[in-house]
Amino acid sequence: MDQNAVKEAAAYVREKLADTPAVGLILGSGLGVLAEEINNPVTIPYQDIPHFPESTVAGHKGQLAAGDLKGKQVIAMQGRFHYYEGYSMKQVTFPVRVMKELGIESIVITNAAGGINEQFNPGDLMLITDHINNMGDNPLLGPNDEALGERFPDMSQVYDATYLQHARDCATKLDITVQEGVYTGNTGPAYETPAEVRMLRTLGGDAVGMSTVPEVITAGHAGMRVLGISCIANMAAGMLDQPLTHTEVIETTEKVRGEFLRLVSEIIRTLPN
Ligand code: CYT
Repeated sequence: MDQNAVKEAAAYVREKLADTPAVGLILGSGLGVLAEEINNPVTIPYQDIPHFPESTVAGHKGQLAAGDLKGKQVIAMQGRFHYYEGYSMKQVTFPVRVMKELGIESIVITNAAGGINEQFNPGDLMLITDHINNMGDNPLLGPNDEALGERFPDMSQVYDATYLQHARDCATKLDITVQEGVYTGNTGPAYETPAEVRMLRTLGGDAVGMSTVPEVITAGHAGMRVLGISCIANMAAGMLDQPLTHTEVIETTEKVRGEFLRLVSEIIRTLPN
């Protein structure tokens, strides 16, 4: 990965910002509304940022929004880059490197996912306790830049235990029920088959989606603290007697976005050091 490109992108972004951001947010399909809670945000379209890829999928805005969110300086990605769009893993995770270069040490990564766990329901929020990389690729492949992180980074605590407990406490305080589980990252863009969903359940997955894993691996490599939250937008293929549609995914995320907003806002407002 070209660290000069990261530095140039970060320099461009830093120039636009009034304050130094402390927390990075990656907002998944239908969840970009959280960025609308930022007071007087500075917005930066991806296409204006040097070396940034451009996002293409419906429901994704394609801009950074930075500013004060509940008393914390945040920088949010409204829309992310997906591997299925044809970007390389390095491109998909480029914004995480830029966030790190901006000095961000904490990142909240969200997504819309299919529920695999039979106890889940569409509209549930799931704290990600761990993941399975089923994407057949890894953003850290290739030469390692020791300045960015280790060659063989530990992933056993990539989902920060303190942040997880903090998220549980916030959910309890707000009387929001949250599920917890393992996120399995698939490439997409085809939704999984029913047989694949059974396989993923057997392997220990609770939810399945097409993002998050590359960004989390990169953030972990960079030594950032990660909180991951999935919105269970639909039950995965074969679990209900109905086909999957992206429309359903967007509709469900719209239904739970009030709850999602309340939870993530409170998590950020009171995020421990
Ligand atoms: N749902 C989703 N699989 C699903 O079933 N949002 C991503 C992947």
